[in-house]
Amino acid sequence: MKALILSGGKGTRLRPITHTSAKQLVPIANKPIIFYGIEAIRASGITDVGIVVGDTEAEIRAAVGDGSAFGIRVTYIRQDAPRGLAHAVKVSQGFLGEDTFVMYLGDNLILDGITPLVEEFRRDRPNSQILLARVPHPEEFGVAELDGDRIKRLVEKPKEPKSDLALVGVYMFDATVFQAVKAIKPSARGELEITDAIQWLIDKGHTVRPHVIDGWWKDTGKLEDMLEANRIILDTLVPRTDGTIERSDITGKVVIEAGARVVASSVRGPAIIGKGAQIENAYVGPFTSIGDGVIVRGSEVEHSIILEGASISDIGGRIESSLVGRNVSIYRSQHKPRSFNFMLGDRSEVGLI
Ligand code: TTP
Repeated sequence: MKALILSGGKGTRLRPITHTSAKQLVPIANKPIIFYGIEAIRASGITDVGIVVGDTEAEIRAAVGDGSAFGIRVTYIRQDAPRGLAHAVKVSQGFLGEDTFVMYLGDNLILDGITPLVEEFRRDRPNSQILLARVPHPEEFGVAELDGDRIKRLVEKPKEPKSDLALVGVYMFDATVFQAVKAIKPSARGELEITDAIQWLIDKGHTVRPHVIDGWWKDTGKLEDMLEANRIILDTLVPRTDGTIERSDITGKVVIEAGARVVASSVRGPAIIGKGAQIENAYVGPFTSIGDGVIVRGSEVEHSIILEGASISDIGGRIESSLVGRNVSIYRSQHKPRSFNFMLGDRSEVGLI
């Protein structure tokens, strides 16, 4: 059995972060999201992994390499444009051949992993197995209508959902899916939809088995979902201090990586302070990931993800529920007249008090 990780896409909901980098590489608890997927795949015993890439190919390659660091072998598959999840399957036929495979969306996180689900699929050999989870806003997802344990219908982002069962970003298929992805036509939004391909399998009488999962799962396409994922994953960390702490209070689950310095500060976990980060006269509150080399000085940060190399100095307020990009600098300006000075990328968002 092989695996296919989808790591192309447009990432419009995460701009401006995705203007300059791949959303699958945004770190959750200081680890790129896609690494969690790779680890879940490896844990299920699969080592032959295709990664579908688009414009951010170079960056994904630099992060994942040939896969040997994870104990897998990676083949990169270029998708010329984000033409839909079913299109990603179509362009991967050469790599997948006649094998069964698990398709994993590179921005999804499943806390309990996929091992029992892959084992079930291997044992029972349906043509496809899809995972479903109950969600509060099904209109944002592909939604399944069930009739007992049979799928009646799948609809992509329905205006009036007939159930609260959303399609989780992990699917299993055998080679029959290639007939489906070739038969379907692009949807109204111009994409080859995986929901249409699965519906085709159902309509043609192939076996598509639904599996409702009850563990925690997240599609991290939006900021609030990233922050939630960060919250959940930070809570699973085992506290550890490899850096130095001077005149500071550290409470709760906190990881302080090598080379990091926490001076005259208060850190309340769950939180992670990345390698070489400097926290001085600062407060780092619960559910915060501070990236490598970040500086937080004379400032307060809580429930946020701060990417590597960013610096936050003397801002005199608390940053909350925020995602701050790589090498961003936020500081109190000494210039007169007193004014806000910005240099913000397209589609940046700033909330002032
Ligand atoms: P989505 O989050 O559905 O799409 P997107 O990445 O284009 O984001 P947005 O809706 O905010 O514009 O994609 C799910 C995953 O699949 C994600 O990791 C990107 C990947 N993907 C591809 O690899 N190829 C594609 O053609 C599409 C649509 C997505």
